[in-house]
Amino acid sequence: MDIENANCKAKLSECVHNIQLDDISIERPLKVDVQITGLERLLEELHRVFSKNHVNIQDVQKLMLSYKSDPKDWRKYAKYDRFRYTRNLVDAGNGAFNIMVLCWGPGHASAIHDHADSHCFMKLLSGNLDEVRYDWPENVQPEVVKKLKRKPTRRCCSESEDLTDDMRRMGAKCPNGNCNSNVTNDTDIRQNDGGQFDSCQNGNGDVDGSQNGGNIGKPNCEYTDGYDIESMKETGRTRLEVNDVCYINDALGLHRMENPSHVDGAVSLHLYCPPFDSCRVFDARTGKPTEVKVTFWSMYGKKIKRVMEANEIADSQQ
Ligand code: CSS
Ligand code: FE2
Repeated sequence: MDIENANCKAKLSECVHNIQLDDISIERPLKVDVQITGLERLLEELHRVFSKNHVNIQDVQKLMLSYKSDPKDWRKYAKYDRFRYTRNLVDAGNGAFNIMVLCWGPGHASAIHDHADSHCFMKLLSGNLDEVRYDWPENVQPEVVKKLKRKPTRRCCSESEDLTDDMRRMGAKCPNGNCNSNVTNDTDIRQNDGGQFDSCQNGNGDVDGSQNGGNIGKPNCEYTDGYDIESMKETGRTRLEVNDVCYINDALGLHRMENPSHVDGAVSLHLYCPPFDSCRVFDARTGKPTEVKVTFWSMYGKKIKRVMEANEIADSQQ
């Protein structure tokens, strides 16, 4: 496992020329020897790390582990909605990444979703959350897999680190001379690229901040073309405790988050790199994907004014 070379500064599919699909995962237990006092300090450290060209996934995880959750640090961002989980922007990270606090009321859950070719780091600040992982449906592929199928990977360079990306761009050759050997393991890659799912533009104005907590809940943008019905395969389930940190990207699969408590809320801190404003959610029964917008319930501690849609006004007047 060679996670050290995975650069989480870029979109996942843009960094895979350095690594193989199997490398984009975190399995080792992480040791943390420093403590970061306060969320402000953690944000400063994250800015420092993301100001570099190459961002190591484990370093980000370690930083997030080094901070011990203290409600007084994040209370001002923790704004709940009665019906759905909310997304509350904490830091826009100079555009390279963003950080938000998500608030999950009792029983609240996300839909099964991807991460729009970004890296997703998540730390639990309060309560519990269950992370349920799924395989991608047979006929939908993430960008990173499409890219790996298109282009030979250059394993030798990732291992030696003799060449930087800039040097490669300038035409430098791998000293091992076998940069173009295709080491992509096709057995790990799903074959049929449906390719038909990127076009739903969510014209119904549905799953965005105007009608919910800005979260990724139930889609309502229907595809009219035929779809092979096959249920989503659950591949794992993890209960997150306060201060746990987890990481996911599209190469690792899909997931949904759920607050298992019917009494207590849960609060989580998320870092996305690069930031994204839409992603795909998947119908748990059929695997059918839908592109949805994701927006914020509050920004920098201030609730966002939302414009009521005509149907909401009608509902409120009944
Ligand atoms: N990706 C979800 C939360 S679970 S990681 C979101 O940003 O709404
Ligand atoms: Fe997620």
